Amino acid sequence: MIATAAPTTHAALLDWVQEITHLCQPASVHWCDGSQSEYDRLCATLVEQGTFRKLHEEKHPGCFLALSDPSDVARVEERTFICSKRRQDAGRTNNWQDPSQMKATLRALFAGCMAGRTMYVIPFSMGPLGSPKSIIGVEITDSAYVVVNMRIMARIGTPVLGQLGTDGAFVPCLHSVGRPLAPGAVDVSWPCNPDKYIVHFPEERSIWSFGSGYGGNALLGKKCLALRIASVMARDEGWMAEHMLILGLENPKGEKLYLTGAFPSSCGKTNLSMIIPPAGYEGWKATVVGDDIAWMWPDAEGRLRAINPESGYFGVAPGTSVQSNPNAMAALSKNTIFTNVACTDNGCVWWEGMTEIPPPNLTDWHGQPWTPGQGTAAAHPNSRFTAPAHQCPSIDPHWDDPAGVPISAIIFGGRRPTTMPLVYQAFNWVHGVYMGATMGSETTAAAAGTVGRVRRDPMAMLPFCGYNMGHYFRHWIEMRRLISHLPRIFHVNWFRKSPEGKFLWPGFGQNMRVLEWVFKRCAGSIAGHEKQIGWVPHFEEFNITGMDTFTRADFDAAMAFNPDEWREEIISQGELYLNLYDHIPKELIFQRELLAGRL
Ligand code: O2Y
Ligand code: MN
Repeated sequence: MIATAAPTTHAALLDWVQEITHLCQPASVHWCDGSQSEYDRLCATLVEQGTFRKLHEEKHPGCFLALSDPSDVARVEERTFICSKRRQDAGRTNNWQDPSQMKATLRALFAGCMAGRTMYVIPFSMGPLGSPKSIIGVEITDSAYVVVNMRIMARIGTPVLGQLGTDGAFVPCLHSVGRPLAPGAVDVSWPCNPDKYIVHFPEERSIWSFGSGYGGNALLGKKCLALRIASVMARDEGWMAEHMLILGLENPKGEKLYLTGAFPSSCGKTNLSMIIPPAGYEGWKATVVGDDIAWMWPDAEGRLRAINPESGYFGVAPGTSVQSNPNAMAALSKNTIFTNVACTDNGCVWWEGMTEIPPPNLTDWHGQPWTPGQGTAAAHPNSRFTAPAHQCPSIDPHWDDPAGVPISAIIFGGRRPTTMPLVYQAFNWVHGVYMGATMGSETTAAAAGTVGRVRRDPMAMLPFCGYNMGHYFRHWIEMRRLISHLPRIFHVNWFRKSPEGKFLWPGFGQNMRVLEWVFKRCAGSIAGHEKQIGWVPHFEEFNITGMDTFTRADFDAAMAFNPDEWREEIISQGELYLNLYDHIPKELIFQRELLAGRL
């Protein structure tokens, strides 16, 4: 076995690396220093092995394309486990197995699983290096693809080991694609295993992931550490690990505030985090701190502060275009890794929604020739770009600040064709927690016969909360005791439709108008209007200047309060309450009754 000298004297880390080397039996061990030259060498190796294709150097400088195995294209929620000692600590919304049984299963799977491969040791920091709020992890993986993606998504390598010192705490994250190479065997371009396990041990604060090389299953700093494990740490330590974007807003007077936002998937979260103020908003600035995850804690003045623990975007490609998100297009214009998008002969990427008319001939995400109109998608619907955060033109000057940014507002949202108005504000913190706990999107899967049902996704954390969802609500409620300047809480809905099925709100850049109202409510410069469901804007205080075809009647339709729909809403929330019945905080039961009373 070949091993580079360990660049640390951290005894616990050295012991763990030795134990895993013994278990997984790799051909060699490489400690990642995180340098550009190491990244370049690994990318060149990935090209040689057929995992990467180098893209057009002028059109996509420093960019590569990987096509995954067709069976390994997304997070695998049904194979994701929270192995707390007690089943009820994981709760009904998580898969659970007894930790010692799961460890036995995993040890058998990991035994010899890295044969013939290099085992990479990646020290990484979630959060700016040196921030008291950052958490250090060490990922051991047999995938060079994971190393190069981790270098974009997190701070990795020698500086992290410096931060860790000789006895600092770290979260051990073990990953294998689960495909040992016999001597002389030829590797495939995307090794993986049909048997997948994404396992979290919350008490031990460790992660074991087997069988997948894709995204959230394999880049263990992201969903596994920064949400599932961090949510448990946050509960125990009095802070919050949330599935939220972080956005800065500055008005023409130079007054600035920051907000966070939680949205279920397919609600345009990345687009909102990179919003560009539309015509009429000259002098306003919108800046992105983060597009996916926020860690928030009360500072010494009792204000909630937030950092983005990541340093890159792992964004969905389809639907991203210069029209929908010019900032994302600029961010991914260089030094980006694309996974499962389509490609032209000369090495230019394409995906559905990038341009109205597709190029005439493409290679699709299966690596097969593709022509427009053949009836299949050229790019996989979950195809991704991994792009450095600092390449986004609207990156906030404080995005990397170890002290984080102060949060004035929290926005929840969902895809709701009916019921939910364009925007409303909670009466108070507990009412806001209730809004977040009951948020969700209406299902669109006609085949499953579920159209029109709301799939509840509390705080967009359903797949990411590392403990019992009822206890998570309790933690949200308790946080109010630790924060003296509580952020205002809002709910938005960009997706309300008319009875004829037309969207009532144009969305995209026009969402800035809603953000302006949120801004003014936080600044206390606008009165609002108290309704049964919360505070809503008066037409007069909502800025529609420059929206040529949007009238007062359109505003009224987008904001309409329909008592019958709300009655349905309260009844359908009962399903969530029943599911969590034994752990739901009484304050939330009370909120539902209060709402029923107000209706
Ligand atoms: O399918 C995956 O592995 C990625 S899922 C993802 C990626 C970036 C940001 N958010 C998500 C998500 O599922 O919320
Ligand atoms: Mn996400």
